[in-house]
Amino acid sequence: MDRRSFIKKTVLSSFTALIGTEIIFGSKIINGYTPLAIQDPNPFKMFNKNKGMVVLNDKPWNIEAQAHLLDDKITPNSSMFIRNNGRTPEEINPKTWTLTIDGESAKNKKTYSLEDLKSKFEHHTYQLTLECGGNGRGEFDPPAKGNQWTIGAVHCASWTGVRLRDVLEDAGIKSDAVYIGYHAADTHLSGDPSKEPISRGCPMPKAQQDETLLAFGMNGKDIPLIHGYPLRLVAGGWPASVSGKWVNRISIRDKVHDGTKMTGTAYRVPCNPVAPGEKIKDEDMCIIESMPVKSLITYPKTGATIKEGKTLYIRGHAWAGELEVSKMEYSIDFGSTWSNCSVEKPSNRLAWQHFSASINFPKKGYYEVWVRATDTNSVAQPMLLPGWNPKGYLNNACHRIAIKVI
Ligand SMILES: Nc1nc2c(c(=O)[nH]1)N[C@H]1C(S)=C(S)[C@@H](COP(=O)(O)O)O[C@H]1N2
Ligand SMILES: [Mo]
Repeated sequence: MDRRSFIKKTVLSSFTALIGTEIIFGSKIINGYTPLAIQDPNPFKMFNKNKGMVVLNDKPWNIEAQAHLLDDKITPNSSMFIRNNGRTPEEINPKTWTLTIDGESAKNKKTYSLEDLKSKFEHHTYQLTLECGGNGRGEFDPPAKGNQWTIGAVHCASWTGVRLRDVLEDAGIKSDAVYIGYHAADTHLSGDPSKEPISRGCPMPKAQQDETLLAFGMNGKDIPLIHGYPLRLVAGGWPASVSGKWVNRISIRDKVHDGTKMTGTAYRVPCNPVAPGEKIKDEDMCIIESMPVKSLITYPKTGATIKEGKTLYIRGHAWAGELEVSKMEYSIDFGSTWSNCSVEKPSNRLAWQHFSASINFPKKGYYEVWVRATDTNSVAQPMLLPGWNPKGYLNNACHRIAIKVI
């Protein structure tokens, strides 16, 4: 052997995951060398994203979609927003990856390999809507700090995995269990290994729902690295921060999980409405659970033109956290009057629903098409902003597009 040391297997396998195909002669790569394909700082290439996506931050990566990019019924990777709180883990080896179930309320501490999870438990596939709690933050006034998401921090992909419930039950759940908390392999931006970028969770009833998965597949393939490869918790209908990427440990807790971004004001809103800008005590902030009713026009793109006398066909998706969307309406007169859209049933619970409508305009000129979803509790989206909150969460205002009739 000469002085050169060759690349570690774990590094090579993470390169392979990033590039998305086998690196022939990969074993010849010298330690410390980064293949050109991933030296490219172009995030669209690096993550296989549509060039129309918008980068809000690169340290950590936060990239959002645009409404028209979310037109597919099942969101492809190319249009899925990215929300990282820390650094993507670099050395992932699916062969040695493990998931540990522990915590005060676990009967046994148990560790599973990916192969154990895949072979011991039944597989399930669900389309699940994941929306960042901060989606729409950019519109709040006074403004809230954080990524200024517009409308693009939502996706509904098809996830395949095992039920979290089945795995928790296999380890044994004590009767005093109230919450689960996840731990993951991403690292803190400071580089401090004792700090976790994020470690959130949910109450036991949500953890034990049929649709709450420990997923290893997305849209029929391995999960892309940036979205949580090789194992991700997916809890549809709740703030997407509950859906831990790169999970390697889940703790069954006898109290509300107190990991990073569970406490203080993170992912919490005032328990009771407050005036914009008002100061709120930590104890008056409540953890966000089910996301509110919301919808998005994904076709046509805002700014479209149509010839006078022609009918405009619109379509999009609507979702309502744990609930279903029961009514979908549109308005072309700034919310004065509303007409019904047709809306499909979800393909499974917690999947977004598809709506469409055919619209006629009275004469030439500028219009806006607004859409409004109503959930099964008869709660509708607010036309403009919902209640202000200090961190800018839960903006479910009606989506609107501009249309010119020419
Ligand atoms: N381990 C880990 N899981 C995580 C995050 C993270 O930074 N690290 N971000 C959370 C947040 S805030 C959101 S909105 C979603 C984003 O999922 P996506 O990047 O796959 O769209 O992942 C959640 N899970
Ligand atoms: Mo988020």
